[in-house]
Amino acid sequence: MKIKIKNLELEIPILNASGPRCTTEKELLDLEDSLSGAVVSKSCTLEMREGNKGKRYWDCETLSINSMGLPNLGFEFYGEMSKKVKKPYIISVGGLSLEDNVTILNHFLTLEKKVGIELNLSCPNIIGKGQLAYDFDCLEEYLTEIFERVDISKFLAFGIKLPPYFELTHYVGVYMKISKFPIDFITCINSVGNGLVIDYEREKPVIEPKNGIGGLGGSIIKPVGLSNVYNFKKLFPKIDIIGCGGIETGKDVFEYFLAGASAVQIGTQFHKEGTGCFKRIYEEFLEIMKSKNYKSLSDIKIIP
Ligand code: RRO
Repeated sequence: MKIKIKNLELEIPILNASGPRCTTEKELLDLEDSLSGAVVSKSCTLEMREGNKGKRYWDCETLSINSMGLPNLGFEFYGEMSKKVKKPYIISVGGLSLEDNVTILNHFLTLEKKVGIELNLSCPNIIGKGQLAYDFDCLEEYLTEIFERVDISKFLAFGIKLPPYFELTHYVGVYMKISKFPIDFITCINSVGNGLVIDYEREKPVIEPKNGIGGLGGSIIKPVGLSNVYNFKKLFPKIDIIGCGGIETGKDVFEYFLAGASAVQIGTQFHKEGTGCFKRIYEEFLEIMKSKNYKSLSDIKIIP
């Protein structure tokens, strides 16, 4: 079940989401050895970061909440890993400023192995910073500078990771600001930002940073992810959409394809289950394809 996103050739359209289990060398090499279609790194910054302090991840059957605060080993490490990753490698870039992102992206252009880039415009958990992709004017200015100062066309593929939108006019707002840029893919959605989960017995939030406020994932966010994929695909029929949010089974993957995704990413379920989730979910997906007598991804027709 191959898919090509610009020059990114994925043998399997199921990838890890940037975030869980993709920060260290061991984690990235475990992904390399798994049945995921690519290795996607944790979002990286100019300097390495410890991230937010205290308990910063919690999950239950249907829901996760995190306030990791962008812990990562610094962009140079993720560039070096391109020597060891043989699969398609997508580096998530989450620099804390425009200047940082320009430096990081230009560095990744010098790597011997070509990489894909997913520019994270939607981290909800940086203390003192809002999510860039919710500020439409800023978003346009930001991308203008990036496209002027980095030769984006030289990456295997260049995509942006967006937060969820909840208002139909917001999809159009984003469209007006980003449609002029030659973006190859949009990954949606990042976690549903600024949720709060409280443990009534302990009378405390389940995570500690930011008074317990964090990004939500897990199966409860799947309808939001599906809607974002569907609405962006309608507006951007030529751009590949990578769907993310609440995928646990092959059935969920199939639903994301029906909504318009070209590939999908797994976050919370990967955190819970480890790399085995890719094989299991892919096999479940193949079973569904077989039961419907579909031979390739192009047999799946997007819902009207
Ligand atoms: O590290 C995080 O706190 C984090 C990031 Br960068 C992100 O993009 N999404 C998220 O839920 N957590």
